[in-house]
Amino acid sequence: MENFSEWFHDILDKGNIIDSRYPIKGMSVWLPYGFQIRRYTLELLKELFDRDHEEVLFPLLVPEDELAKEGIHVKGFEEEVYWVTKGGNKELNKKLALRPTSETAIYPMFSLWIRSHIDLPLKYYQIVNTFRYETKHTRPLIRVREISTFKEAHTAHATKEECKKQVEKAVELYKEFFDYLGIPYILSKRPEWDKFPGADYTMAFDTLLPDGKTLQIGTVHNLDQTFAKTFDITFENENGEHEYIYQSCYGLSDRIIASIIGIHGNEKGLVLPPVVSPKHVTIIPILFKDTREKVLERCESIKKELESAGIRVDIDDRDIRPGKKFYDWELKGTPLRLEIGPKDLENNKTFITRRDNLEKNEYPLDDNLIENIKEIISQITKDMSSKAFKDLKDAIVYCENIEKIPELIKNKKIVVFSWDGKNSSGEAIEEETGYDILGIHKELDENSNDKCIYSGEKAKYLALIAKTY
Ligand code: A5A
Ligand code: MG
Repeated sequence: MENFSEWFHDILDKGNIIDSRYPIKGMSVWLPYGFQIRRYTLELLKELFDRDHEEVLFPLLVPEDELAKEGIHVKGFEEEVYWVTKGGNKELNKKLALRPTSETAIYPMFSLWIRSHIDLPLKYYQIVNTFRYETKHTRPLIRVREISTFKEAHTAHATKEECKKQVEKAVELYKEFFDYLGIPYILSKRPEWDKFPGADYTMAFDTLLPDGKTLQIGTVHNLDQTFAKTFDITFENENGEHEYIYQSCYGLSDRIIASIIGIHGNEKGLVLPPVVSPKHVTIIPILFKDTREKVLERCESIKKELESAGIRVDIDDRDIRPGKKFYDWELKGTPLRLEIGPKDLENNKTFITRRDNLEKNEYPLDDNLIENIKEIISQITKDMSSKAFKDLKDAIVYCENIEKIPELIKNKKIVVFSWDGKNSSGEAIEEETGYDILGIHKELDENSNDKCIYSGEKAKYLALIAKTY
């Protein structure tokens, strides 16, 4: 892929994913095919969340005084907030913010709801749109001003330990989600200067797009008691004493779809992970005048059979050449293509082509077809994931010399380096290299002899630096 950005915009259009010509910068329209991918992605995520979270829905508008309550938080977001100031022609007494995220909408209600230790833990999530007046260059799905698919979870706990555990559980939950999608990630603890405004610490997932830039695809924040103190969220413990709760929150955005498209796609178009592909199988009937009805009938019966096993199937019976159909479904990224013509019916066979590697093999049209297809689908999921993870792993390199970092990053690498953990060194490293520290990847052993790449003093961490979106 020569020019990723061009390819990406092109595929959003040709793939019927979104139309970014909507006349507000940073806001786009979901088109039917993109909307279906979005829908299956959400279904997958909900399935994971619904195991031990409950879904809720809060209003879009946040009153100014609530938004302003948490000082650090509001400072982090104030330049990005859209305001509603009028109702019709009347100035509102109190300005209303379009939520940039929902802490300040949700936590005043937590303060009303949470009374006793039996109300805890509480784990809510919502899937909503949020608005951020981003000043960096906007890009469809990647940096938008209306995040149209914001998935945010907010949890409340009685103890600090339990809250910390929840952060770990959320990290595991996101890993599972990314694994289903074959999206490779690298996890790090964001540096102090890049953590979520108001958080004690932030764990972040980054992936790597084909242009060599990393994309933050999800974050899990430990809020500790900061918001509980601001919004006066307390509970009565078992001894009848009042204590502040501990909180975590975590979020994902439209960047998930951007990653699915950007990481797996190729020159021929989309390559969709089966779990979110609108169809798993496209049947292409090879049609001739005399045998047309017979072939279509058989295609229908195969479709029904596969559908009864939960496989999503489409028959492309358009009156165009099969070659054109192959081209279209490759563009759309459907995992499998079945060709069925009169000869195949005679021989009871079909050619199955995998979209991910374009391998084509003959299979019998018999009772094993469902099992065979299921197996190929699960193999595709595995292969897509291992290919993507390999690409990411290959891009990660260790470097001991700060002067070599820019060259490595220009060659699409993510660089691991030893760091003393001091803010001053970290900021100097960013300054000197011109790139962003993603965060702490690993803590070094007490006995390690590693020296900080900047200060030359004993290093505490292995950290990551890269070109970021
Ligand atoms: N309430 C917490 C969870 C929160 O808002 N965290 S966050 O600010 O880090 O956002 C969650 C995720 O949304 C980020 O990790 C990032 O992947 C994504 N995101 C943030 N701003 C975005 C934007 N303008 N466009 C697309 N995705 C964005
Ligand atoms: Mg920075």
